[in-house]
Amino acid sequence: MNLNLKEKLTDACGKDLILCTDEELYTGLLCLTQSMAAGKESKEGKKKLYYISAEFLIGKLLSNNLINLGIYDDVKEILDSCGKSLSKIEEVEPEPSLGNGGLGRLAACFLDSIATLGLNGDGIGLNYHFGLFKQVFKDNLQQETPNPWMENPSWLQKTDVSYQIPFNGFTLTSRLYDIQVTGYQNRTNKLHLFDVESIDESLVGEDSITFDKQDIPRNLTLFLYPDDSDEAGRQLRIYQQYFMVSNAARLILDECTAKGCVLSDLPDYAVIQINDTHPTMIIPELIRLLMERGMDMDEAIDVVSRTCAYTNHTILAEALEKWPVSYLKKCVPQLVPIIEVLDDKVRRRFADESVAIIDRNDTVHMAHIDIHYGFAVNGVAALHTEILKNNELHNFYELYPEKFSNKTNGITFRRWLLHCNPRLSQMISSLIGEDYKKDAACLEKLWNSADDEKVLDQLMEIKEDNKKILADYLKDTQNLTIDPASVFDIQIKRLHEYKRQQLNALYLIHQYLNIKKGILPPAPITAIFGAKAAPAYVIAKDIIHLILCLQELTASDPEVSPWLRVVMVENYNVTLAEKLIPACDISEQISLASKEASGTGNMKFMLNGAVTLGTEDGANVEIHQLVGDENIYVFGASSDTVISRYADGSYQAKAYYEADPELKEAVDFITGEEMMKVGSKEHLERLSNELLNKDWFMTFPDFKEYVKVKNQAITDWMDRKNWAKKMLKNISQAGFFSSDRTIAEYNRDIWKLN
Ligand code: 26V
Repeated sequence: MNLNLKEKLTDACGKDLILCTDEELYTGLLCLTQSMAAGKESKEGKKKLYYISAEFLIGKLLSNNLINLGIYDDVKEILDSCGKSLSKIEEVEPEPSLGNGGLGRLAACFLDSIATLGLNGDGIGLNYHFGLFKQVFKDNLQQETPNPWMENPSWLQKTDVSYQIPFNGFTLTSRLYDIQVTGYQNRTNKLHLFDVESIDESLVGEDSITFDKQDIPRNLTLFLYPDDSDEAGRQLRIYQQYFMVSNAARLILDECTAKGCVLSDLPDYAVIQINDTHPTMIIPELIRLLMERGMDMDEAIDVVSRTCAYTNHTILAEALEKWPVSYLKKCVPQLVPIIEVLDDKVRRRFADESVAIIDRNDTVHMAHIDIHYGFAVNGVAALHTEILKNNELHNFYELYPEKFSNKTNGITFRRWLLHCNPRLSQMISSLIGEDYKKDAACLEKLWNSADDEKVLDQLMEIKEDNKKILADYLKDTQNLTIDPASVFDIQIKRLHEYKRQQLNALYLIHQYLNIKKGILPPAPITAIFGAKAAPAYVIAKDIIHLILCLQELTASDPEVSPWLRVVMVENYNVTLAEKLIPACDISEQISLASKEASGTGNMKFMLNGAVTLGTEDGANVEIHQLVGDENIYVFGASSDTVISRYADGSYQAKAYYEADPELKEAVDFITGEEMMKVGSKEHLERLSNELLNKDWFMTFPDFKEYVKVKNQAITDWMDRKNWAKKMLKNISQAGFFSSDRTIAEYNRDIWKLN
């Protein structure tokens, strides 16, 4: 045992470990970790990356930090010897919910890889006191409550950095808090989270996420993306974004000048990665601050354009940010003349109206600012980047082909393998050694064991154990009953129509009806969902209602429940993902082709030995190429077909409904007698009408093939040895999706840090 470490931990806890509660041990470990991480802060190089993002979905930090500092096993042994359990101590830590989903989680994986690769780079964002809402289910409906996550002590460290941020008619004082980001066996970087000194948590009640949206000084950092269904909510988003980027710009200029940078040399000292358009206002704000410091405008524009790079994370029109000039004039008038000049310069160079910054309706297209006034634009998976170049951003690609590149997303293997699936990672280590933890491509060596029965057996055993652990956990924490002997089919991601949880639900209704007719599935099925819907997204909430009603129906029907269980976990978050993913057999990645920019859950599942059931969308395309036809289940219309269906407006949901009796039966069930017994007429009818009259994300055309391919996957799962081989193939090919690879590519092509 590491006695030195035990002594340090005892010191940090202030008493004998045996006498400590789990809360005291958590606090002691937090303090110990922080002091060890501080020792790894490296001297800064000349050029530094600033990764600016409105979201960093970091998840719990304790175990991850212990792993990255290389003391996880020692700490576990010390605690075991005192009769304490590290996993119980983990439960004490609250999970910060500083992100919506993929975009925020990607930012967190990137911070881990930046530190692990020893790169000089920090994250900058906002410190939302209540994060995203906490989801609770009542009467088969989602309700939203606040998620207070900041405690004392916490991972946040107060700094003495503070700025005066000007708005229209008032000024806010900011305060910077830092979270240390420890790389795996490497340096410590920082996540800088800005807060407003005048914040007032008492604006928020205990059970509701409503608050006074007008009171900016007291509300600015209460929530992540407050409801943008009304004008006040949308303007609060502008205040948040400006507050974030103005602080970021000041910090960057201060750090660079402290290193001796002359402002005209800024691009030699700083590179700013703009994570989607939420931080786009940093471009006009930096120009403004450089001018305040005496630079002329043309030079300021040139300097900023050589410093900023932009990542696009979606092609969904409704998600591409556009702000009315009138809102900007009201909230941040100082930026308006600068944005007007930026627009004017574009208009002088290009006649094409579609690339203008301010359109004819006086609306500012944020992505257009990034593309004209940044030096790099990237998509997040091969297919996504091609769609950007050929369709969504085609006119920009014609102007600046050299700016565009692809950077396929990745995930950190430290959290998504070593931490969440310790038995699998031990098995891998025993087969191929430890190198894969830092050099993920090594995983390919696993395939040498493809015909080793013992290895395949062990792989299946680990999966079975993980399924049992999940079943126990869901029973204890959410009172959900699932059978570990059934096939676990999992769809966990934000609730959005384009991700098509409703298609999965239609399949489950079809299965339910078959079981009632005596036609049984190839194996008992447990369908697991996890998803939050945006509070104002009506149809998404109706889909959650549908799934929760199916949960009630399948659980309460003794004819059905031995064969089919539908469950939706409450308050899906990073912590739950870490438990669900290692237990998954079939990974549902069924977005409408062309709509999911990349997906990163798909990569996490693959790495943990689940087999993908998916459309040719986002990074699924690359997964398919890597594992081959035998080791993935692909279905559905291609992105080309989808894009042309949208272009010619030819899609008619009703025609598919009339032509396919099985589909018709499943859709009719939504508003049928059984559902009305457990659900609400209003929600179910609205959803059914939406599908029949619109089905904007084209679930009906893909239904038949989805049913067929999914049944095939479940049948194949019964053939255990063959399935284990598919699992092994997936794991052995997952190395490409390490975020270490992604970050190395960003650095090679965009950041060029020394
Ligand atoms: C935002 C919004 C906001 C308004 C309502 C509809 C809507 C729909 C989608 C979005 C997504 C915003 C950007 C985003 O989160 N993109 C995700 O980024 C991940 C990391 O690159 C990627 O894996 C996901 O495919 C992509 O959806």
